[in-house]
Amino acid sequence: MKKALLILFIFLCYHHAQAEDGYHAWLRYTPISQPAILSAYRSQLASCYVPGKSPTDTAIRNELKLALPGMLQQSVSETNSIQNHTLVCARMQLLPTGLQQQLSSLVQPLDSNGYLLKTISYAGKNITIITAKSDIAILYGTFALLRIMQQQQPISNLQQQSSPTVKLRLLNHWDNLTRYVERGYAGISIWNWHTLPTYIDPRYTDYARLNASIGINGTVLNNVNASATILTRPWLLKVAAIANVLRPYGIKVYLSARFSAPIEIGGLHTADPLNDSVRTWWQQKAKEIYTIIPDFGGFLVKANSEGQPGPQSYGRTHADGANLLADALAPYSGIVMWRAFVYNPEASDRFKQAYEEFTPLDGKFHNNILVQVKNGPVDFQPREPISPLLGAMPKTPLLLEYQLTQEYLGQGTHLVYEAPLFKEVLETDTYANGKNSTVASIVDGELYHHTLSGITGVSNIGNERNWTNHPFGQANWYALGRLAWNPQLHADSIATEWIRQTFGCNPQLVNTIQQMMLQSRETVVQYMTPLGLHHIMGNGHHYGPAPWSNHAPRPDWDPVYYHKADRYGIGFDRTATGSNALAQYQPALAQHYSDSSTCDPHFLLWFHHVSWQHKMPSGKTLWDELCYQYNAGVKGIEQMQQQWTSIAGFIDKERFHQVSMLLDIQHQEAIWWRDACLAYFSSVNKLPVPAQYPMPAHNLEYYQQLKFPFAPGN
Ligand code: GCW
Repeated sequence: MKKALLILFIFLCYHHAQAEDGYHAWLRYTPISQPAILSAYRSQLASCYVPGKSPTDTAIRNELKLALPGMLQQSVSETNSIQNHTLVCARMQLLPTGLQQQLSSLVQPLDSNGYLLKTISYAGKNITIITAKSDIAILYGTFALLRIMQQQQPISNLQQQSSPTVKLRLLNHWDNLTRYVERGYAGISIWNWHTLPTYIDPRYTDYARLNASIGINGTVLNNVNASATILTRPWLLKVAAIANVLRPYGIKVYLSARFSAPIEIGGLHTADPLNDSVRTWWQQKAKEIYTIIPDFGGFLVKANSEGQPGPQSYGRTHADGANLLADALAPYSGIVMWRAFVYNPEASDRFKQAYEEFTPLDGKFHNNILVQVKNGPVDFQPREPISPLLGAMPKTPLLLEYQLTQEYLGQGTHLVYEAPLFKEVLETDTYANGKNSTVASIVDGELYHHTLSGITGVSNIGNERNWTNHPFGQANWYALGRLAWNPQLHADSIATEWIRQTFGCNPQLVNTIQQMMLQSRETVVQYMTPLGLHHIMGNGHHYGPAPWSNHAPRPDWDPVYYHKADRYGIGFDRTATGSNALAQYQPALAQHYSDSSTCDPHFLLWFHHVSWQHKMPSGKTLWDELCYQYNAGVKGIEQMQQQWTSIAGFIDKERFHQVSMLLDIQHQEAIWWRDACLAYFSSVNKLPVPAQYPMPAHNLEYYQQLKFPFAPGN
């Protein structure tokens, strides 16, 4: 009997140690496996001293209590003074004067969110210190130390100073009040509105921890296609309950505001931004919000876009609308993030419309407003050139919007690491103010000396146990935070640190997964939209290929609008002979794209309508190159499958199996994309798929009749 119990106990422990459901994401705090590192950590971090008394200090203590015993497999005592081998986490003011003097030149240059990590000897004691000017910054420093330790790197000689480059590091949830998540592929919303404000899901705290660990300091809780109900008192109380959980972690809540709320919940007959009762209504609403949530961040607004109400309905401009809300929030230091994602089918090339509507308003926005711009001119495609607005509004702080949720990147089932996409955008030189006017220098506020700056990601989080459904979706959330903290970080090093924390530190495992991640974005471009194709997915749900689609309610939702393929050629002419969208870029940038014979092939069909026989830099004709790219994309996934299989021995069974199955779906869908697109384009140009490639598995009609009435996120 005893023996049986013992076996059961061992089994349970073993099972517990092995079970990996992904819930802890990159904060797993598993035992340090390298003996030398473990013993060094154990002796260096014999105790902790966290003298602060704020809720954030409590969060720091809680995190250390969770992390250190997990990694060191021994308890770490809390002390109330600095001893030999203590980890000290304290604001400068709480340190002994002597220590303050020793550190002041290092701490002085830090921003209020910046931290110093340092090993130092003080009064004959060797200590590890995390210090800063604020408790939130200490929390960031604590997570930075834990990040190093989870990667099993030495901490015996630390000196790291780090301040965030970008002020607002945000997530945008597209979560409806019904908990349905627009473009969400990871379950329903984590915000359980029905049980709030009384029931506080422990998950809210874990959400806060994960975000704080990567420097995220704000979150917009509800969808930009907003319901005005969120601004009513009962809902504001629910929002306040979430804000209370997030506050100690340095995360402010923001809400998407529906422009017509004064009508819908205020009983007014108009939402005209120049109407006095409308102004008063918003002022009172702001006052009410700040009484309930004293540190409320502000509003995000989608106006006059895709059917949303806005100032233009009253003959007013986006600036009039934004200023109305900004003035109401200003007394409380709130901000407005006004989205530039606007387009309408009656106007010009969709590519050009945000620029056309917004550049005339530069300088007209009040100073607590940022204009929020998607990274590309159309809509989060696998590859887009940068939005021409980036660099075209010097007087307005621009907040860069990325999409973490993979609406156009294989949705919930494709492994696509987005950091290379984020970096491609950040590193693009706009030439807006001479050379080196990169997108990074615009969105971090440096180029035009703006105090407000921001980067946001449309969240890929839902109530799936592992938050993002695809285990690798977590990497995109992670990378967004890390790059918003420091846009100069590299996609490969971010991948490495994420892998080590998420999967472990075995070098073969780390290298293999890193290769998979780094190639994944290019691979998805190849099997979905190579050579600058864009917006050729299924209508509405945006799932799968539908380049033939030409019956959408608006022409600018139709793939044929974007690829313009016919018997002779393919691509959207955006040069001077076409829509001339290229003229919206600075000449030095436009020049990269303006000549079809020198245009970077990645962007060719974004800017040129070329013949199927067009000679590509590879020497192939455009048609041959297109066939090559689609096939290379499928091969890329096959390679990822092999790479994943090669590391089976290093990964827990749960996640290994989960990712294997997802890669199978991705492989099937890559083939589907390739075959459907090539079947369609070859029906248009009457050219055969070259013999060295497989023929599409089915005829075109087969792909055209596929229906997905319940595709998620729509
Ligand atoms: O990408 C498109 C999506 C819409 C979304 C819109 C936007 C929230 O298909 O679902 O609406 O963009 O960004 O406003």
